[in-house]
Amino acid sequence: MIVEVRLPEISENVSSGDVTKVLVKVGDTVAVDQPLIELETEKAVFEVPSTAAGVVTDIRLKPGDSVDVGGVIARIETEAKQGAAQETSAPQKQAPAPAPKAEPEQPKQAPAPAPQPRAEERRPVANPPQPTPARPVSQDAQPAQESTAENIRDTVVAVAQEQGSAVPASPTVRRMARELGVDINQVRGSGPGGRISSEDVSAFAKSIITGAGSQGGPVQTGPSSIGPAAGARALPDFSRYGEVERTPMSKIRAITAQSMSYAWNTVPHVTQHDEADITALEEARKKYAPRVEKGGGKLTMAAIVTKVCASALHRFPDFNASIDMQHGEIVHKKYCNIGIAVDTDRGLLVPVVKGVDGKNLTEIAADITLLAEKARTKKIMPDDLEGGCFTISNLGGIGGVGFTPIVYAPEVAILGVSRASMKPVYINNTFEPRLILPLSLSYDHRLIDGAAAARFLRWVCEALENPILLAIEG
Ligand code: CAO
Repeated sequence: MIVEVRLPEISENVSSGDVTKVLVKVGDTVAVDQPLIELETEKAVFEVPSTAAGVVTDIRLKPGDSVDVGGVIARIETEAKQGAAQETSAPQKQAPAPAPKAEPEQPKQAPAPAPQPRAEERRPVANPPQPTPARPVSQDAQPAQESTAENIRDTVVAVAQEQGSAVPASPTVRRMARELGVDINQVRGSGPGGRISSEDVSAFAKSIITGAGSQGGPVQTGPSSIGPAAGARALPDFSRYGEVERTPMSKIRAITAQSMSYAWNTVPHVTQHDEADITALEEARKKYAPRVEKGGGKLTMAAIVTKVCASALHRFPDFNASIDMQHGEIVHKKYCNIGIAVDTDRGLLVPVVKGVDGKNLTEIAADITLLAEKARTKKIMPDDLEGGCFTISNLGGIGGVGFTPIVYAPEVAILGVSRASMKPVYINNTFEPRLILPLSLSYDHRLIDGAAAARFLRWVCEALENPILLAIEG
């Protein structure tokens, strides 16, 4: 029997992705959960596994193709009836795959469920995710069906509506236009039948920024006409000074750039610095590390600081909040999800440890180890990156004495952790060698006052020095 493997629902607000790699070919025998393609969305790059076992008879995608939720990734002749199929249609099985289609097919049946973490990786997520900071503009601009799609039916409706509208462009290109604040109806398509590509949208946006109007369309002006790229300036001609090479930004880099620009331009940042004496804590860390390792994690400073911050967020609720300037309200979150900045070879990713307040150190360490591994091996899913309340960025494994992290808006604070080092500290009329951990708390001064930030960070330092504080006040 031939089974169609389709792109499952990925996450809220994500209805398509671009294929970066095809990991199988026609004739390959694949198992359930074996990765078929590598897909890049606005939120992550990850592998899409097969939902069927058997022989790949058709794979229509190639790197660079866009595929929608519900679109066919591959056709697989399942093992159960493979013999029967060979008897009746062996030549057909050998036939070459049909040529790739410009548009992904509309689903004829309900698509497979989203790729799920293995049972032992699954964690209950008690609270709904908050919007991710990477898409502050697009979320406002998206059609209701797309932004609230909770099941595949809604997603398919959204995709169908987009594809049925007058302007020929894929959902990915439309989304890109929305994110750039470009009215897609004004973009002239260079493809067959006037089809609009992402390059057409980029060129149009560029023409708006430079005022060149290179596409001949009306030049939009004013702050609402263009989104995050509005501050972009035309670059000088570097080739006048020497050889240069231009490479397209990956989606992760583009989203990081947008997200950082948004936070930098929106949030009045202040960074508070402090130091914790972790001499005793380091001894305890080494002592208990083997015990934590049995739980699947590595007891490192990142895990310990995450546990302490969960208590600090409980004690200082303004740090577990967002500002809604549109409605003049402060949104206090009654849940505690902490993002951990992870350095990957594709750039910065911030997976989120969910429900930190309900987890012990062993569970938090296991979560961080797993999420960092998933981020670095392209297994991270968009849901893993959503719903953060506060972020921790630990550069201590690399080095440095301090830095000023950028708040991951709409969160209101981020804690930077630098490298712990031995320092002479004056105690009881003598200098003693102590292990000192530098901490830098950047915060949104619209909501957090300097004194509150100093108190928050002092409490974190004291809790690291005297962990009993977690039990007494956390
Ligand atoms: N001070 C001293 N040593 C530290 C330390 C600190 N603050 N943090 C970690 N270390 C040590 C660890 O103990 C470990 O030593 P051993 O190998 O001897 O046990 C080593 O450094 C490596 O630790 P790690 O970085 O693998 O583990 P972690 O849990 O502390 O951090 C993670 C995990 C994912 C936060 C980290 O790997 C990472 O990616 N950090 C980069 C974050 C980043 O890029 N931030 C910038 C964001 S803004 O651009």
